Amino acid sequence: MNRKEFIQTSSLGIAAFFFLGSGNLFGKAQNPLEIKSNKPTEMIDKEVVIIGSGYGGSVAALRLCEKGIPVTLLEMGLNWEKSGEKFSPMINPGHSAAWLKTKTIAPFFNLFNLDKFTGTLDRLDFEHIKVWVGRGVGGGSLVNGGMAVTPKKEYFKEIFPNLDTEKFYSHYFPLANKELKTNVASEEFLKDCHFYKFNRVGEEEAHKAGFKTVRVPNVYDFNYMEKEYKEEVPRSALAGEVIYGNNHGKNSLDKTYLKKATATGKLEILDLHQVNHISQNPDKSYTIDISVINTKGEEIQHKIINAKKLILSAGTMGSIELLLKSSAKTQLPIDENVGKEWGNNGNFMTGRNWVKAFSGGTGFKQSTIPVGGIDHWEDKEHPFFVEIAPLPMGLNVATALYLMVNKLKKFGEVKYDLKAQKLDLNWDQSHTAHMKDNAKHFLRTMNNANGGTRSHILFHNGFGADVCYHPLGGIVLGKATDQFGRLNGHQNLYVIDGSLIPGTIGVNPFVTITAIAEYCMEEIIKKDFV
Ligand code: FAE
Repeated sequence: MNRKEFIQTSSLGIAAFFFLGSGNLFGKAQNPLEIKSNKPTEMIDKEVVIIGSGYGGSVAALRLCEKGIPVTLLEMGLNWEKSGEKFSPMINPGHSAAWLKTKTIAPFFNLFNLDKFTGTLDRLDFEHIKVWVGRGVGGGSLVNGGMAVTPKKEYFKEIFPNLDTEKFYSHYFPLANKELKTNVASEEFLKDCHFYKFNRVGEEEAHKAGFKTVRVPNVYDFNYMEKEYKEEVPRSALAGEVIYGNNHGKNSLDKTYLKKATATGKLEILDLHQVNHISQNPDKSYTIDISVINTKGEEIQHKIINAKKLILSAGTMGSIELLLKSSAKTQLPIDENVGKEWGNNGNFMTGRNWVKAFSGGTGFKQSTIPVGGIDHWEDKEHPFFVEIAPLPMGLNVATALYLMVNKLKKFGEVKYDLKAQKLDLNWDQSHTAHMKDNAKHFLRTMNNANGGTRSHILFHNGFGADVCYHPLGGIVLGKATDQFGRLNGHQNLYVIDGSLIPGTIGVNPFVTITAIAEYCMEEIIKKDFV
């Protein structure tokens, strides 16, 4: 049972301590007087704490819990299922549409005002790039398009030369896909369903332009979608729901890994728990400083949790920030490689106008779930992978939308600006110039073969170099950590999320993040939890 100890701070910020119960926690925290919050503080001891409930955190939670190890999972976002709140569609944004913003933050058409609420989509704005992330129990799985792509074997080998590629393709990738409930739409359904006209047009035009297309698996349940189509069940993907969350159909992590972990009875999920920083104690345990917030984002309680083992799964941006900020604020020792080898996974958004302009364009009603890709990865001059993306805004302006994934030519670097109290990202046009060349080549080839123009109405005259859905790297496996995610120089601190992948993986990344998390946790549990 947890011992609870309370500290109350006066309005002058001078700490007065009231201990309920006995314990050694006070002795462990490096400098309790640093606590700045003017809210009552609760202090708790825990064995294992995970910060963040995305792919890395969910895998870690399940694998520990099924071994009988009690886990506390801290998530700054809302537990949507428990809250009773509903997700909102793109054309009618509500509470779920943005993390504490008063206007929508989609990549385009942000015409909607919002109430400030702990919504599920967040955007981090840097000078030359905007990074979108998911918030809530389930992390990015709540807002993403569900594209479940296993990377090309050769590229995986190139990015991770020290990993056992054969074992990944025979074991960890199949395991990840099974647990994530990856499935593929039936060709018959895609041929007939008018919500997939955008994909049929995209594939036909790509073939005419000489490109190769591939069918892309997804975690959205296509059996459910077929029932949606026949109006036998409530619509979600066919009702414009995706980046602000899906009320039905999508096997997000709360329906897969986290559901299984919860069923063990060993998982405690604490939502609306925002970790401010961490510090290391002399006995090699960690003290976690937390603001418990309400749905307006206001701190309602201050908590200090002391954990024997700590797993950082706050996503690429979240985990980098926690390490760099904690290093600056509490002198947490961190490896010199933290913040290095950051990348946008080659993300580059682009689009075309006047696509089949006189024969119904790409379709008024579009499913939100992508199913097609253009595979041009092997090309020597212009290698890229393209997601044929839906534009489910209920407006047919004969527009086609594409999310390109390119190779990286150079990495970015993340630092922490202590004065401004925010991350600083070294990333500019020099990192994305070759991606723009690839986009120009792609659009020119498509338009020459099919008609159409570059989409001047989307992004910056058709080129979205600043749109990043796939931030990766910064705490790279085998560089800032050992080969299994143990942070260098620490015994009880692990990093398990997208930050382990050095900036690029060549396709949409969550299957790879899941597989790497499975691989790391297998070893960590075997060696460190005996
Ligand atoms: P992530 O899922 O981001 O989870 C991190 C969690 O930590 C979040 O729930 C945070 O709220 C939480 N957190 C962060 N900081 C703190 C803190 N200080 N205290 C407490 N909690 C914290 O991490 N990928 C694909 O493979 N296919 C797709 O179709 C796809 N579409 C996407 C569409 C959109 C709009 C977006 C934004 C992303 C998309 N992605 C897609 C990317 C994918 O969702 C992302 O790579 C993974 O979610 C990253 O997984 P992590 O475990 O690294």
